[in-house]
Amino acid sequence: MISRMGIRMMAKSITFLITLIIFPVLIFAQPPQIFMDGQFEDWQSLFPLYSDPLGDQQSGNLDFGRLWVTNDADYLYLRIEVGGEINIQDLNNITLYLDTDDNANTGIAIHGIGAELQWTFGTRNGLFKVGSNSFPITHRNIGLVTMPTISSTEFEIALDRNAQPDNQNPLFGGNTIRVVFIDQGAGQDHLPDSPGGVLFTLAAQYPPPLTPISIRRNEANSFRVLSYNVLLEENSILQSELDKTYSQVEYLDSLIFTNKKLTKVYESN
Ligand SMILES: [Ca+2]
Ligand SMILES: [Ca+2]
Ligand SMILES: [Ca+2]
Repeated sequence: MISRMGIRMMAKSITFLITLIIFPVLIFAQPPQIFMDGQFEDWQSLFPLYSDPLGDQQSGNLDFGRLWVTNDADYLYLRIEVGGEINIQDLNNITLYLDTDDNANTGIAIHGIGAELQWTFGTRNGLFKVGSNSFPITHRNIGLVTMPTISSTEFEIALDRNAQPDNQNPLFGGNTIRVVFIDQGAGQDHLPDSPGGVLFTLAAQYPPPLTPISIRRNEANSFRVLSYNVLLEENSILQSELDKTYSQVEYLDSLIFTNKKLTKVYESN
C-alpha cells in the first residue's frame, strides 16, 4: 500500500520529470538560422511539419515526402523531399500554393485553401492574387531562392516575408499560413493528401543577427578571389558596369567574370 507521503513524493517526481521534458522545448523554442546553401545540417533541430506517404504518386518517381517549415525575421523557409532526383528550376511541374492569410475565402481556391501565392518551380513563374486580381510574378517579386541549384532529392526554399509582389500589397498577411505542394505532372502527388493544407504558425522569436565575416587579408602572402558567373552575352556586358562592380568589392585582390563566351579578370594594383 502506498502511503500519503509516498504519493506526495511520487507527485513531486512526476512534476520534476514533466519539467525536464518541457524545459528543453522552451530552450529550443527559438528556431535555428537557416542558410541557403543547399546543405541541410541547419535543419537538424527541427521536426518535420508534415510527412507525406511515400509511393502514393500515380506514376514516375516524383514523390513528396517530409516537409519542414521555419522562419526568421526576414524569410520563410521550406525544406521538402521530392523522391526522385530533379532540378527544381527546370523540367518539373511542382507547384507551391501558399495561403498567406490563412483564409480559404481569399486567393486561388485550390485543395481546400485560398492561396495568395501560386509558384510553379519548373517554369519559374507564378501568380499573386489580391481580391479578384491576379498578378503574374517572377522570383524577384517574392524574393524566392531555391537550393541547391544542381539536381537533388530535396530542396530548401526561401521567400521574403516583406515582399510586395504587386508593389502594393504584402505577400504575408498574418502569422499563420497554409502550405500545399502539388505535382501537376503525371505523378499527381499532393502534399498534404487531404484538403486544407499544412498549417504553420510563424515563430515570433528569431535567431540572433548574423555577424558579418570580414574578408580582410590576414596574411600578406594570401589573396582573395571571387568568380562570378554573370550569365550575360558578351556584347551586353558593359565595361563601365564591370568597373563599377569591381570598385564596390572592397579588399578583393581578384575578381573574375565568366560566362560561356567570356572570362574577364580584374586584379588590384
Ligand atoms: Ca541550408
Ligand atoms: Ca508522397
Ligand atoms: Ca487566402
